[in-house]
Amino acid sequence: MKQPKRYLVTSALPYANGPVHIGHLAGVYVPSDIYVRYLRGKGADVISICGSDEHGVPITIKAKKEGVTPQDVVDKYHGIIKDAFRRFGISFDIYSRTSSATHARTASDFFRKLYEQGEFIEQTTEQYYDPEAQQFLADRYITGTCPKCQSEGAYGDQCEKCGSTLSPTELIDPKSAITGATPVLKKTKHWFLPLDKYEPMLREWILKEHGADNGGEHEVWKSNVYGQCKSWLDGGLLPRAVSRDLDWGIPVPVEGAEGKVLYVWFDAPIGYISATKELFAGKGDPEGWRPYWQDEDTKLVHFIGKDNIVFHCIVFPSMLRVHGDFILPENVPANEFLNLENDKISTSRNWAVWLHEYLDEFPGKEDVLRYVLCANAPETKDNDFTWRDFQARNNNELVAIFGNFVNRAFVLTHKYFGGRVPAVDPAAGLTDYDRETIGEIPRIKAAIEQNIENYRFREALKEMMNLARLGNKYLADTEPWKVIKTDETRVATILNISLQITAGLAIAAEPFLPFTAKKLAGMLRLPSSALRWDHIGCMTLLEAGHELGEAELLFEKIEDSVVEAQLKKLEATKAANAAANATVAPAKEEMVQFDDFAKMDIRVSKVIAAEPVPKTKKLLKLTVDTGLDTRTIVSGIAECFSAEEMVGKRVLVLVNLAPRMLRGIESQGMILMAESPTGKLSVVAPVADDESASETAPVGSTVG
Ligand code: B3M
Ligand code: ZN
Repeated sequence: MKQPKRYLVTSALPYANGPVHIGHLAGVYVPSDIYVRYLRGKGADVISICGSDEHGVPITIKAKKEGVTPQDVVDKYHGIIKDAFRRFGISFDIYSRTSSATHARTASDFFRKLYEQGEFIEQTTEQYYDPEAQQFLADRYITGTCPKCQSEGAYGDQCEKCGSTLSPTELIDPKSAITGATPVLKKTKHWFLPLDKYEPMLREWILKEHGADNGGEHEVWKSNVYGQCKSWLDGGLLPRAVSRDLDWGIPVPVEGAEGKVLYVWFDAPIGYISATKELFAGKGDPEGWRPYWQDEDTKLVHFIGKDNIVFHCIVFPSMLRVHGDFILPENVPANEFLNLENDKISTSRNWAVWLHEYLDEFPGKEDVLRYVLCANAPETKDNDFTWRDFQARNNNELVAIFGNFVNRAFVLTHKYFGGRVPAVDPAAGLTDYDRETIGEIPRIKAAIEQNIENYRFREALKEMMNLARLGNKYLADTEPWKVIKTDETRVATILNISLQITAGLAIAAEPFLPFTAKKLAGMLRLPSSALRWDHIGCMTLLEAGHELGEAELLFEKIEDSVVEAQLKKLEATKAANAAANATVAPAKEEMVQFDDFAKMDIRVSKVIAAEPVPKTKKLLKLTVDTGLDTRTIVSGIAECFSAEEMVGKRVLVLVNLAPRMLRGIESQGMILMAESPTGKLSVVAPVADDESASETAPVGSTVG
């Protein structure tokens, strides 16, 4: 697009069901913060929008697990996340939340407008329902095997392994995430957004306008983003339900929708709009949000992780377009995933570096993490964070290059010139080498700009470090500590140039290392009016005679013991996970000692009565004679056996299994069944059911 008048930058709204970790930071928040800080430095009109995503199933699941209300969950994590972002220097103009009143109104109005336009398809369909929990199973309430990549544990709305968006009925072998029960289908009415109808528009907008041969009018999207969009479009889009049967969320604002709420992915992106409204309302300019969302000369950029691509490139743009009052994003620079020590980051396995913990454990080292996460950002492929790399990048790059250069320039100026910026000697002028060095600065500046504007933040960071490298090399080559013995005026020139570079560095580093940049600007006593991006390379940023502050340490070495402590912490997590897994599901091949087996009392028994358990598909209530007593057993065999055919059968029963309540009936034992790979059950009977047969073991015989 042409030179935009203003920028609207959004960062994915984190779910308020857990704290933020380094994966979120590297994928979304560090890049978006670099982008907006850079634009502010350029003097651009830019706002940065974020907030907590407080609806959706992940939150209600967390609440259930912790035995608290969903509101308790979001209040807690919204506070933790917001505070951690602030401490980490993520400079949102607003960090709002989707439970706000403004948001409820904005999202309801949005839905109603589309509803009144007749945009939705209203359809009664069969949805999975958990008969035990007596509720519909939306999205993450249901898990199963992914039909696309066959991996287990895919959710009803998405497979995290392959990134496919799914609908619950596509899952193979679905299970309720609440009770583990196999769900049943039940009718319910919902509103669908006819994505198929928008396919031509999306093809034109994404594939033509943002594809590689778009003629330069618009930004070309990253290949990972473009590729995902293309494969969805080529696969054909289907209408998507935008309502859910849940009791947590924004009520569907039309008649006949009791007990239904907006799908979280319908309301959450509208949260960007609501938060922008709140930002301007807070400034006493309630209409001020409009140009950002409605004027074609605004550049809207969504920073997200790769699992959010479909919602930001297909669903939300469709919503915006059919609503009609809004612009579409110019770019959606989604990142891939960051791993931790060669293993997928996982909240449930606690395999993560949590931001709030890092900030507590590494006070004053915000920029080190920002640096490492940017240097390793998963921009084009998944990447790995390791503590050894964290240490190496700190010690070999931040300390040895950036810190060392700044420190030498300061210390030498204090030593030789009483802390005042020495003047370039007008008589001697500049050497060729001086000129060459100075000439490098605009090249580096342009390279940083080019890279940031094309969302290549790793490269941009490297170029910023090249400015520090340039200064470091200049000092090493000109050796002022030697020259001082013979030629003080030459040293004045060398240090003047070096100090102008440190001043440029204070500006160039700001988007990446804001704490360090601020400290450096303070040390240089640069007024904030000087800190403008276009001053990088200006060789009079510091006037001769200007008094510098004291040199402070910008970075310090990270010792092995610090890294080892972090690795130990991860080891402990691994051990805890292994222990937890062992108690939940012992490996099938695990050996059982004879004593363990001998504890089991298995007896030949006879079924004397059987009936189905009402409102279930699988359960039969059996009355069995074990030879010891007559007892009740509830057995999940109804899909393979009718009640009638069970009566009279001889079966093996584990009689000393601890009793268990199933559907309000106490089950006192377990019938042993053989299960084929396809799930077909057969009775494991000692022999024929015919009591007169000679080989029949009488009821009550023990097995072992
Ligand atoms: N809450 C983030 C996630 O998938 C999701 C983003 C919403 S952005 C509108 O973790
Ligand atoms: Zn999959």
